[in-house]
Amino acid sequence: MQKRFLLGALSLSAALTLTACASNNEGMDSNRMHHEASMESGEDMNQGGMGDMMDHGNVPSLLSSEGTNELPIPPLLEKQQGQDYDYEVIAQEGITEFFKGISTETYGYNGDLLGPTLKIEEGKSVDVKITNELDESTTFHWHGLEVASEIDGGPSDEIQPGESRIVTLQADQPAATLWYHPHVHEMTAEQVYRGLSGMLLIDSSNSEDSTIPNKYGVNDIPLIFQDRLFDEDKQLDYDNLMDEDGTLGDISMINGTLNSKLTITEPIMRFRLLNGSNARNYTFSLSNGASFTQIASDGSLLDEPVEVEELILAASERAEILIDFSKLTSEESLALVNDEGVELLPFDVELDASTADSTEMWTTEEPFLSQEEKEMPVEKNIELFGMMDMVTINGKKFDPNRIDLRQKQGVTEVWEVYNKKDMMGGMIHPFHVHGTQFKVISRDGKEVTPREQGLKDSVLVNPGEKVKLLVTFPEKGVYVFHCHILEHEDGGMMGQIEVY
Ligand SMILES: [Cu+2]
Repeated sequence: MQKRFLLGALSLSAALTLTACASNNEGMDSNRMHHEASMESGEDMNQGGMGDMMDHGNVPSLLSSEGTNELPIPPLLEKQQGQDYDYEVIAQEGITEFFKGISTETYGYNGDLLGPTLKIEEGKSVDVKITNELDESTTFHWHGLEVASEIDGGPSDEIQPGESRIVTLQADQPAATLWYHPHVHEMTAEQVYRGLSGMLLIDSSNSEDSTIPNKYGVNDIPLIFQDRLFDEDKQLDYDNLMDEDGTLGDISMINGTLNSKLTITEPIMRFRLLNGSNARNYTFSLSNGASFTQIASDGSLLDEPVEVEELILAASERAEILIDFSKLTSEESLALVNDEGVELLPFDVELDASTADSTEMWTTEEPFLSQEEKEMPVEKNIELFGMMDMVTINGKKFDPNRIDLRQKQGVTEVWEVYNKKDMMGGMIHPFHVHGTQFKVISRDGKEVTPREQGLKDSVLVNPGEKVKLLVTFPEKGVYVFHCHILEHEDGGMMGQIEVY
């Protein structure tokens, strides 16, 4: 792990400029516009625009939040007393009232929809009893956690209805925002769509992580973004609603709730954003065009906090950000919006006039990548290709009896992931590898910007783009790698690597 240095207690308000940014404020009402806006800044080009995605069918616009429901915070999973395990997670059926007076059948962990947040202290291990109370088999995948393949919860790890297991989750990796969800072969998309997802946080009391806001649910807020399409009866009837290229809906759901708003009572807020959608890409910004601070990627804090005006997350990616609310005037409204200006999460700012706060900023001594790492030759080529049910990796569909790649435990290799365009132009594929947190070296030969200089387990790959990754597996075993558009994953856009 790289050494980090605290820069001292910088007031965030000094680091943030809450001035409106013209290019971000208006005219961002289409993906095409977004693409052009991105071209103006070199930094954004590395993250790519989403214009190309439009070539593959229409992406329905999300509806703005009406702000009628206070955002619920998933409860922290409570430790078991007097048991031979620490925590219990049960996959079960439930009923959720998304629409007044209407019962929608859903799935959840320990409840009707989504799951509680599981927090593990960095360096510690916990025993978790996992139980399947559904009528179909499922798996419990700990997305981003570098665990042994036997407990990774991949497609070969099914728990049958009525069965339980105890797994030991060891958190030998930096503080991060991870998540858990099912990964059962050809059923992942449906089970996630119906509601199976939860946050998994690695917490640290002895790093910079402890100096930034960390009061869970108070100034440290998990945000699980998902889009949904309901049928006429307001049910999540996946068989009828599904789209092989990724099921998209016009309803924005955050932490399982429609039309949410969040009341802000602390000046500096930390948000942990998870794109838990089956397929939708999100571009987040603030409605007044102000910048905010990205502090973490999927699997660690960034080498240094970086000020951004927008943030793109493909399905399964996470980021942590800080927003300073202290400079807002009481009349000014603020919301988290997407690139179409749709209000995803309006904020109701109720700050005490006397409240002031600051947070520690840090920088890292060593560069994100050493010269040696930058010059390492490519060892593995991964080609993502196709759409609908014709998706492949290196020309093949998933076969649980085939090993596609091999890599030695603890040895670092460079993977080059190429998103080959098709006749329609291609689409974004988010590429995810189990059992590892990797570094992104470059995009089309250009070194990544500071906002990607943190550990990752999922990476957005634009059509035609080649992304180089630095990959090390700490454990032996067989792991899957795949596109995280869940319908592509179920459609066979997945391979297996044996770590020996
Ligand atoms: Cu894909």
